[in-house]
Amino acid sequence: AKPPTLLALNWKMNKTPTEATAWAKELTAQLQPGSAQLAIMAPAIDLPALATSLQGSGVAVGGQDVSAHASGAYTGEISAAMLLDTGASHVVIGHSERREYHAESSQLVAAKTRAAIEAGLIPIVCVGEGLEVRERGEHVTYTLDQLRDSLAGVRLDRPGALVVAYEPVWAIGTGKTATAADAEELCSAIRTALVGLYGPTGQDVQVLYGGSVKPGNIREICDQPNVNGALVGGAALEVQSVLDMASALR
Ligand code: G2H
Repeated sequence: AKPPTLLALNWKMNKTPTEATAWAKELTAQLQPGSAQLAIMAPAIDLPALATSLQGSGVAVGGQDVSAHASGAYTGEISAAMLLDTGASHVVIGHSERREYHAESSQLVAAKTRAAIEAGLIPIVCVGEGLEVRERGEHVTYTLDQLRDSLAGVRLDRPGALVVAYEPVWAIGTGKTATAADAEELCSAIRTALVGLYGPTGQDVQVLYGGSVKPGNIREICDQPNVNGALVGGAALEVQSVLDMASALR
């Protein structure tokens, strides 16, 4: 059986706690029960208020980054235990914007992923190639190498403890969406690699696609056999667009 579909909303650096609370109220007032799990990946400072306003709604919350360290002298960092304590269940790790603007290496991504799993947070580990790699036709090898490096030393005892998101960098915020076939090609290759790393446990890990997903294309993408949901940025900011995506998945 296919793992459950996850609609993960990556707000990036948008919405104050006050705005997030109002947004959550507006969403839960209109959200119909559906087949997709919903999770809001919000700025860390929004999480306490967001988790409180979403209590009982079934909508999960998560962070967008986490420290590789458990505690100590790491000024400005937020630990996995701190995120968990706000009510967060998930955390995005290694998004291409962090890899690019904060020079995060796959080695650091792996350390953060280990810290998240040890604390009981579910990491959404992001991988994906840039335009030049795609044009050279090396996107599969590149992405799988990045995946293995980003999961170095990561142990997995159940499929639900990890989520992987394939996000081709050339499709992020550009309006250029990979075709459903492009998404399936990589999500399928990622699943095979996960089985190579984790045996049968790897088979049921949720593998998401991200990059310019919107109400008009989410259904076709998530209908692919190896795509278990989407990580959505731009189209995740308006309540109506999220309602439309949720109902497209129903
Ligand atoms: C990729 C995605 C969300 P967008 O960054 O992670 O953003 O949907 O705006 O391309």
